[in-house]
Formats: sequence, C-alpha cells, structure tokens
Amino acid sequence: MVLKERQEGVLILTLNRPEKLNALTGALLDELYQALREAQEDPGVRALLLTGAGRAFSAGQDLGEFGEQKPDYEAHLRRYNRVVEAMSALEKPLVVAVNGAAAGAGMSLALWGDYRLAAQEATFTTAFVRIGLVPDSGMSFLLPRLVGLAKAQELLLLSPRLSAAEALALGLVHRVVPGERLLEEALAVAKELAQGPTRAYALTRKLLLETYRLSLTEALSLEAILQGEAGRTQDHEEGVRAFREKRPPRFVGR
Ligand code: LHQ
Repeated sequence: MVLKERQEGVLILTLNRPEKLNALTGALLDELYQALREAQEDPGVRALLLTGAGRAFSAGQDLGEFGEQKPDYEAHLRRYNRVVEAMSALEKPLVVAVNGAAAGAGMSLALWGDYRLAAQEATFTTAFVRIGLVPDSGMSFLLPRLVGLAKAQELLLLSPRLSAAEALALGLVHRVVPGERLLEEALAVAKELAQGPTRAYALTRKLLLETYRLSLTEALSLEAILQGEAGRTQDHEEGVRAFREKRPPRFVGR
C-alpha cells in the first residue's frame, strides 16, 4: 500500500491504493508511519518524496473502511497523529508531489511537505465539513499558518475545491508543473536537498515549526542554541571552506 523506492539518497514513498484514490485506512497509515520511522533512522536517506499512485494524491479517510462498526474517531485519530508527528519531527526534508485530488486528511498530509509541487490537474479540498467533521491531521495547525486565518476560515468552512493554480496563488503549493513532468521535477528538488546540509535542514524545519508557539525572546534563544549545533557540523566547516575556495560545497549530511 506504500511503495518505497530509493534513488540517490532520496526515499520515494508512494501511496498506492489507486483504485480507491489512495484513501487512507488504518493499515495504510501504519505502513506510512513505519516507512517514515525507517527513513528517519536510515542515514542513507537524506530527503523524502511523498506522492500518490494513479489519478489522486489521496481522498483522505477511506469512508468505506468502517462499515457498520464505526470506531471512536478520537481513538482512530491516534493512527493519523503518529504519522503527522513523524512527518513534523523528520530530521530530513520532505518534498510532496501532489499528482491529483488531495482531500481531507489527504490534503493535510500534503501540506506537511517542506516543498510542495502540484500537477496542473491536482485539486485541493479540505472536505471535513462536507461530512460534518472538523479538520484533523494537523490541518487546523498548518492551514492558517500557510494561508492566513481569513483564507483558512473560507477553506475550512466552505470547502471549495481549489485548482492547482489557485493552490499556488494561496501558497498551498510552491510550484505547479504539467502532470507528466511532476515526478521528475519533484525528484530533482528532492535530490538537490539530499545533497545538502542535512543537519541544517533538520534544525531549520524544527525552528519553523517551534517558533510559532514561542515568544520572540524564546525564539531568539532557540535560534542561538540550534545555530550552535549547526556550527559544530562538518557541513558548516565544508560550506565555509568551499565559499573561501570559490567552489561548490560537498555536504555529507553531518
Ligand atoms: C471514496 C473516497 C473516500 C472512500 C472518493 N473514501 N471512497 C479521520 C478520522 C476519522 C474519521 C474520518 O475522517 C478523518 C479524516 C478525513 O480525511 S475526513 C474526509 C474524508 N474524505 C472526504 O470526505 C473526501 C471525499 N471525496 C471527495 O471529495 C472526492 O471524491 C475527491 C475530491 C477526493 C475526488 O473527486 P473526483 O475526482 O470527482 O472523484 P469521485 O468523487 O467521482 O470519486 C471516485 C470514486 O472514489 C467514487 O466511488 P464510485 O464507486 O462512485 O466510483 C467515490 O465514492 C470514491 N471515493 N473519496 N474518502
């Protein structure tokens, strides 16, 4: 259900239930969680790329999963939340290639990418209120931070279906490309990131998420602590050396 492929330091994860628009089931979420954990632990993986197989990225929760035996959603969301926690805690950059529809928690997962590309035919809809639910999988945290409160109110309360161009204009994605070029473009970004200073990326990711809940004084202090850490990496030394020698740096990810 989650395909894994390695290419030059990039782990490509593909949600693979194309016949169900990659709708999310507990089993798929558990596989995704395991794949993220393994990627985190594997020093050979220096960037991740998440995409979907077939015509959708992900339709969100598989609404057919539960039948008559609907579980308590609060409990079920633990399986989502550990995926989201794993994505947010990743110490490597995550590129997301939105190949088609991204709805509900499927859209939430897409937004956790540090760099998000969309195919021209991709669409985005929060979907939650359409079935009488509230945003989850970090959508209420991330969406207002990405697009501002006013747009988040609109997207969450009215749930319009946005085109890739509209998503780009709002800052939901960073780039839109023709569908047939999506994977190649996303892979090029992921490979570039996989050659980069992995620790600095990890710490930058952490700062961008943490500082939201900090005061300026606390944010400055966290920046200083993490700059201390970045300053002790081999990659920092190499970066400065390469700058002095007027050549491209060769980062090793430590
Ligand atoms: C689906 C689904 C789907 C099953 C399309 N499931 N079959 C967390 C925890 C606990 C509880 C619940 O929720 C959550 C988080 C969530 O994610 S809630 C939100 C769940 N997702 C949705 O409500 C999205 C529903 N789907 C859509 O809005 C559209 O189908 C999208 C925008 C994804 C795609 O639209 P189209 O490309 O126009 O395709 P379609 O609507 O014609 O769907 C194609 C088929 O896929 C269709 O089945 P059929 O047998 O008629 O061909 C749909 O029923 C099925 N499908 N989403 N989530």
